[in-house]
Amino acid sequence: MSIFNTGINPFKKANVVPVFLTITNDYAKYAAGAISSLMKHSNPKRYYRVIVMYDRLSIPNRWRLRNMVTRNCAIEFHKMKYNLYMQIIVRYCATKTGSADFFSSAVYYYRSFIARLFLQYEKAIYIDSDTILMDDIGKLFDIDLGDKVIAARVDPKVAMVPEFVRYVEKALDVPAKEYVNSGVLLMDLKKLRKLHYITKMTDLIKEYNADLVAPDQDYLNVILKGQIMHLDKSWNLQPEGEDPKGAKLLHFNLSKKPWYHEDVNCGELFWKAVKGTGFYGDLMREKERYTAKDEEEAALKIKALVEKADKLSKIKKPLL
Ligand SMILES: [Mn+2]
Repeated sequence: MSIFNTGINPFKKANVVPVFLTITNDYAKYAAGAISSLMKHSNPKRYYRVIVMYDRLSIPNRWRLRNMVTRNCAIEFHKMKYNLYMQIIVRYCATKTGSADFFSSAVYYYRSFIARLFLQYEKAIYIDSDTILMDDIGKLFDIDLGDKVIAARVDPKVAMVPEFVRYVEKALDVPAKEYVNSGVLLMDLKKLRKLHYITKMTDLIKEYNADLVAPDQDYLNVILKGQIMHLDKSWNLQPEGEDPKGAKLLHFNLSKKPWYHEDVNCGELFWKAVKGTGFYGDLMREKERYTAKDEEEAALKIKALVEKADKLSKIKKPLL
């Protein structure tokens, strides 16, 4: 237990809503928006525990995140260890670093370890760092999964791009209408443990060494095909191209990030969330420094991703 862990620790763990984020040093400032908005919309009668899984996180960043603790929201830090599974993933990521690859970093796979590492919880939430809460995340936690293993929203970005639809259906053999975004997950950890999820994923990595478009998300959809409950879009509303009315959680997914651009739908809500967190100044400077060249590079990456999806969708049999 690190001295950075702080906040309440209710005796009855069953009453706590555990929410996981996975970050690197660069992502700490964006995560501050997700965490502060989560705390602001929390139910004062409930307890929450934000668990930050990281590989490298500077002391000043840990200190600033730790200082966000409130009466009913604790913060905990968990450093990822290089166990056998992690070695397989890191090695796999190292071989997949083409220009088309946003997702080549091992940090994207940390969420797959939650069930295995946190045996004290039966159910948990995972959220991306590029999210903002607009309602109590406890309400998401309370959703009954029935016999499903996880709940997630069908990925709205897939339907927008024909290449992605073809990729998902042909290369992954998952119906596009069922393919979910892994940025917001409600997980039955008991079922994931029973399934040996992480072993299944690393077995697939070892067997096929496949070059995918959105690796961690693709594995999730392939391994849990037919076992995923579809969340209402309000729990993973992606403001670029969607009406934010009624949103309970906003996800600045793939698209324009409010910390780079001025004209981002709902961007002001991000800035409101990070105000007073200790990261506000850093974020303003980051926005100031963002150039047209950075913008060009980001657009090229998206283009390469679409091209990769197109190429992979032409294969004869599924990749995995
Ligand atoms: Mn995201």
